[in-house]
Amino acid sequence: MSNVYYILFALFDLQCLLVMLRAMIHLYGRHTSYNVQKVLWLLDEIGLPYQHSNLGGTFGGLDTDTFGQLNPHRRVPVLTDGPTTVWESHAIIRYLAATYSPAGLWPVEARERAIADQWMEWATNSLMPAFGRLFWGYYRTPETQRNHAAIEATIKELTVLYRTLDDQLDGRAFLVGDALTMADIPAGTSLYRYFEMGLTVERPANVWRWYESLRMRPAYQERVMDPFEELYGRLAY
Ligand SMILES: N[C@@H](CCC(=O)N[C@@H](CS)C(=O)NCC(=O)O)C(=O)O
Repeated sequence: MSNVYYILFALFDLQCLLVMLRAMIHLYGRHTSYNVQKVLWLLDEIGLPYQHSNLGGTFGGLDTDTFGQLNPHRRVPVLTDGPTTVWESHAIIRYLAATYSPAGLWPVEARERAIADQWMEWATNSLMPAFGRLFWGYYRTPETQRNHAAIEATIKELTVLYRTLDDQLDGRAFLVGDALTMADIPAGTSLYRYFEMGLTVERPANVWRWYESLRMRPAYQERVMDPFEELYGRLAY
């Protein structure tokens, strides 16, 4: 083969490489953020290649013009996929599941997707506000500044919420059915910190069985079971 062909092939390979690099998924957000962990877990479950930049918290970087163009709210996670930019963790989860895991993590059937959606909305509107109050009020607040009455009240609130989740998991391996879907990601991510932050909390049987099954998944181990001691008693991001 003449040198001209070698050069043409090399240029073709280079072109493919550039296209792949341009199209590469990039996730921005510190691995210590619960909301970022949801996306990291999902990306690994799907098995997608991606780049990851730790931004926010002690890593900084949210105040730059470049980041402001990605997310005007200056919060993580943010995901870029070629020309597409998405912020808000659940919007990212839906985007990735629909694009890269149809009929897998994204339930294609409308009825099943509605069930997935309702548990994701519930996580946003009910579970996460209470969980966030507990994590910040107990774990992130220095011991001398804690409001114990508020912590107790929030544990009671969460006990009721996790019992509701327990009912949904009765007779089901996962929130929608027999297989992991996007619905499991938000509430499932909360379990590691909820059960491991050092508080005595109720362990509803079905939730605990679900948690143990999630703990067996390599992606959950790698991305969600991420030690978080560095956040203890630290109110600053
Ligand atoms: N509802 C948003 C919450 C985004 C958010 O508040 N992210 C936090 C981390 S969990 C953040 O960016 N904090 C600033 C920082 O980490 O410096 C989502 O689900 O993506």
